Amino acid sequence: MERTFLMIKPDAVQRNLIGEVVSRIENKGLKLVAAKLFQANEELAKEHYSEHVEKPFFNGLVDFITSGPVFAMVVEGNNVVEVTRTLVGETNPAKAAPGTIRGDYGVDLGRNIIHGSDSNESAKREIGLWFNDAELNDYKLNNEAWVY
Ligand code: 3AN
Repeated sequence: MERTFLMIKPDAVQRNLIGEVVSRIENKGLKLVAAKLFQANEELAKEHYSEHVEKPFFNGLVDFITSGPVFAMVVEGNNVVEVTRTLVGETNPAKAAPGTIRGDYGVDLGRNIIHGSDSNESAKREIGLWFNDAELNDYKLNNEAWVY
């Protein structure tokens, strides 16, 4: 089982979409290991998006992510990075397929509803940034044998 980091962004929190998005993750058969509504500071946002530091949209992205609380999650499942990237959809919501989270709820590239780690390596890094070990719940879901 792998783990990934997902973050419902401030736009989706303000639009009351937390429940809709979490439902899709649960309905898919994935397991929530950690979750919190959390106001990120500038330092954390910059560290999270450090790979984009040279990009023209970097400052706007940091401002946006720190503009209100996000709903941060750790999610577990087989091949979970690929599974959740498919659920999330393309970066630009205008191009994301209907049926994906971004395709169904977003319109604007800068307001794209949710972040999901793009590899196991970035998942590890991002989980470590946003959560401490005590916040990660090790437990069994009774329906797991019916998902895999
Ligand atoms: P993804 O989140 O799909 O992995 P990345 O890692 O390329 O996409 O971009 C990180 C975030 O930066 C995106 N989620 C999006 O909010 C923002 N972003 C990417 N490209 C642009 C852009 N051209 N203009 C504004 N924001 C952007």
